[in-house]
Amino acid sequence: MESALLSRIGLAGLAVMGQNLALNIAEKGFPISVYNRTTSKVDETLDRAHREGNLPLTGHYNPRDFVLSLQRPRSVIILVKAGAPVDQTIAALSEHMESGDTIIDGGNEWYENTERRIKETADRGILYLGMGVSGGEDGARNGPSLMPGGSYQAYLNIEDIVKKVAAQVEDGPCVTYIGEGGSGNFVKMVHNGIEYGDMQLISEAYDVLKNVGGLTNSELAEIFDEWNRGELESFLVEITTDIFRVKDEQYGGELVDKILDKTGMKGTGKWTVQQAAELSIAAPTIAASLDCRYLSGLKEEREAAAEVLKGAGLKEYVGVTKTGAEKKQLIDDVRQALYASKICSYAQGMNLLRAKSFEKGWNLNLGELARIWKGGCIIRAVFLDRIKKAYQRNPNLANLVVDPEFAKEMVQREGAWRRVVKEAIGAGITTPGMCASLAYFDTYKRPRVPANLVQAQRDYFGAHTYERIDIPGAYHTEWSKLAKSNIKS
Ligand code: NBP
Repeated sequence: MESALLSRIGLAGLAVMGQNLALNIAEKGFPISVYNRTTSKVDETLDRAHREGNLPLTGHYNPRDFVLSLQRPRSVIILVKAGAPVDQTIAALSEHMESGDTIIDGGNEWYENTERRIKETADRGILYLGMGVSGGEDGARNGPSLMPGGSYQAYLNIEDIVKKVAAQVEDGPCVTYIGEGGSGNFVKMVHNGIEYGDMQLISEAYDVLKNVGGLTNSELAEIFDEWNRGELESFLVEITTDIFRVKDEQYGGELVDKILDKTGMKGTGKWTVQQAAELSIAAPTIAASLDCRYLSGLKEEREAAAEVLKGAGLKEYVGVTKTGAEKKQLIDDVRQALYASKICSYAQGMNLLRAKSFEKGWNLNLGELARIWKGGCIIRAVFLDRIKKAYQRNPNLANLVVDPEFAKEMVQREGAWRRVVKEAIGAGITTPGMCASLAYFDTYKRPRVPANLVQAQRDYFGAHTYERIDIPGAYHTEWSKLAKSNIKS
């Protein structure tokens, strides 16, 4: 094949993500070859490339033709289901690849799988990247946030492409070289954990406004629309506004009210919480959002429990629709509670990233990560710019809530935050994410917590010893003996 006819890059795996990312790459002027195990998807992609502007995209029906259609050193993006399909695809493609070529896995892969593959492919001189891709279908097509980690040389091989393909914000494209090993996948995993937290907190704001405040869906749409023009401006608030506006065309009423309250999930939130536990990082808001997904799955059990507890005399909360100044106050309080809760959730995610970075020597730049999440991805939000600036001011910032600017904002919102949580608890409406964030904040800000008593208990039953606040050293006390002698005396 003439080198002029060879493609600049290849993409294997043409489901939702692969197809859209391939079209995006072609649209940015990089000739691309595509391949998929089921060949009908190749035809589908060719058809779209034709319809969407005769984009420079060529289809291939077997791994060999696909690999040989690429300029050397070759770069191939894989976007198949994470796990074994990635290994199978690597095996099928790498057979035809050469030393110096690059494989980029764009899936939501467990970071240790990427680290294993980096070693396996390195044996044959093939460079490897694990690249988190966020933004769903629309992001892939029009500009995602990209988180490539692994071989730096591999990154350099595709830097010109990813910089054009990624979402563009005022301070650059939403892509940066993340670090070595599986860091790109790890960062994407934590991004998804933060996304779980954001979605949970937004759903709690909705729950309180609807079931405590008595707001209708059209009022909710108006409020979210207004919020999206202020400090909460973000993709998730924007799409939530739209969701409240959609009618059930077929059966009448509003569609959001007809959706079964059971949340699906694919595992990245669970991995985030597992990693937080492994690294002894408190991530209660993200953990609460995961727990809520688990509890949402118990639909039949929850319905049965409601009946049992009603039978046992539990009174159903009957909300009073708020009006006038009370209603206005609740809406404003919920906005502030949502913002403050979000900061705590991001603080947890960022601290998890920092802890992993220390453990693995990845040297992650937290400010830069906040920057590449400003566009393209699901958690994109105006306030990420403030997070970026907080880490630029102080790269060693212990926690976002003690950045001078965020500290001021937390204090300003504290009263509203407590009012919302109190009112929700009083009404039996669960706000586990907001409560977890508030408890995180309250614990973090207290110079003295009741851990002294826990230490005493540990020393009592397990002779684990304790430290004192006034004299250095490790101490053990015969608690039982002393307590008995004190009763006698
Ligand atoms: P899916 O995760 O649904 O995977 C479907 C693709 O995997 C198809 O191309 C399929 O080929 C291929 N595949 C499978 Br399944 N088993 C294979 C095997 N043994 N050998 C070769 N190919 C195989 O696709 P997706 O939703 O586009 O997601 C791709 C990746 O991107 C995943 O890791 C996902 O977690 C991640 N991601 C998805 C989103 C999203 O919004 N969907 C967002 C961000 C990241 P076939 O057509 O022959 O069955």
